Amino acid sequence: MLVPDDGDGPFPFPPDFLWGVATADHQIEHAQDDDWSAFEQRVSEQRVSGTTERVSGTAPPVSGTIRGIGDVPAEWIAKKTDHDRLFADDFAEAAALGVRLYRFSISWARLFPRADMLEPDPAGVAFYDRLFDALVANGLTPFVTLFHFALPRWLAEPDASGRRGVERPDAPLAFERFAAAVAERYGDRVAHWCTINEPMVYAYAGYMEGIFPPHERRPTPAAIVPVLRGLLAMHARAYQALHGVRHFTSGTSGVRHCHVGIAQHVRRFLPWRNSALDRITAALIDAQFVRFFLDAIRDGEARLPPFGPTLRVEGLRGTQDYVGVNYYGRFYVETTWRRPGKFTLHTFDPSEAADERSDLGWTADEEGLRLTLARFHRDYALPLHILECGIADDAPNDVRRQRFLVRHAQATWRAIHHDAVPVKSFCYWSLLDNFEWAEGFDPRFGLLAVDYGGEFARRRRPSAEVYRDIASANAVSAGLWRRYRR
Ligand code: IFM
Repeated sequence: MLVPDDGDGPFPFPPDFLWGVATADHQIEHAQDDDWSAFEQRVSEQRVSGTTERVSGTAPPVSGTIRGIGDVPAEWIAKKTDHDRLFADDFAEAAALGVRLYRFSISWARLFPRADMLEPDPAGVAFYDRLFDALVANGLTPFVTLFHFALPRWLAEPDASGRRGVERPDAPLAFERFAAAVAERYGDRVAHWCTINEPMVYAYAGYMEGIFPPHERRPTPAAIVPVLRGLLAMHARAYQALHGVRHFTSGTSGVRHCHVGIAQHVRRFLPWRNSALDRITAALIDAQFVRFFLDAIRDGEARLPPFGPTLRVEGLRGTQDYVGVNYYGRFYVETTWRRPGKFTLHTFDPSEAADERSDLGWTADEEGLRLTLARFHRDYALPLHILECGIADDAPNDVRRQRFLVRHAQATWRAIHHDAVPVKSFCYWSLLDNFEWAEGFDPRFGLLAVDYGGEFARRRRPSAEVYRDIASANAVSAGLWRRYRR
């Protein structure tokens, strides 16, 4: 694709474009009775500290541990960022940044903490009632996710047949019940829904890499097909449930509508040294990791490449009204003829000294964002929402995040302006520092820094001001572009 010369800016966005921030329940709210809380409890009691060294950013945390968890106080594990107490302040801060969209998730375990419940738990409903009121009071439009990695504990446990979690035959029905309950309660305030956050990350991290519950290490992608089937069936049921609830009033002139999709985690997989095998393997990983779910939902069926069985799920076809993109830059794929079928993922190339790397070693790649948006527009012909895009940066000057924001916003503008991609929103991940799953509390993604040692107080990082400039002008200004362009 040609890279046009865009000039010096400014780069104005369409008037209805929405700037937002994203969070997820388990990463910021008080612990609920879910599989992650049970896992955190277990590893922190054992005082297991993930001590794996990163080798050029490639080593994942040890299976079944959380990096550094043995060193953090129990209060952090129980309260995460203490958002339960501070959400009104957090929303006021988001609004002060000029943000209008707030993507967050509703905890399934908080609303349905027991298997036998047909109606949501009143205390859970009361919590989210207050939270929705605070969103409205701050002029924030909600974008609601229903399943963001943490499962109610009862569902994570084995049923009579020994199946657990999303492989349980009752998982789709339980998810449908949850989706319907949320939509009935809040559907008059929500136009945009995300059923499942990053389903392939969930399947891969939980069932192959073994770093998320249930910490399995199945030997091949084909062995996770039942997990993928369960997730697709859950999505299809929730899609129908959300569309089935009759009182959506958002939109213009009283039109009743809602938009439902998933959030697809995207990396740009590049060959490490450009050998044919690296190239083929990178394309294969892309087909499995990036395309599989979106293709399956578009077509109602899909085959996990290269040789997986064809998966057909009833009621699945066409169950997305937009494509949700969680974009996290570039990975490199290295292979060798000596180990057929195996590959190594590198999060950065040490020979590219100028590349911007996060504290997790991930390489920023804004051009990859533009290419992703253009490609998804071609392949799925739907509106697009960037539901996550962010960088872990705890350096005091915070300058990487400032560059990151300006460059990714401008890349989004390019996709809209040059490639005619209907991108509707951009959510920065994340509004505030939070619990980064198996990586623990160290990675700091927030526009707001959280002072864990001091009552969880928030502090605006300098990049928050940059984001405010972009969001409130609905444009990347010439000044910001001059300062942060490559
Ligand atoms: O923190 C996660 C989030 O839960 C899902 N998307 C990627 C983020 C950063 O790793």
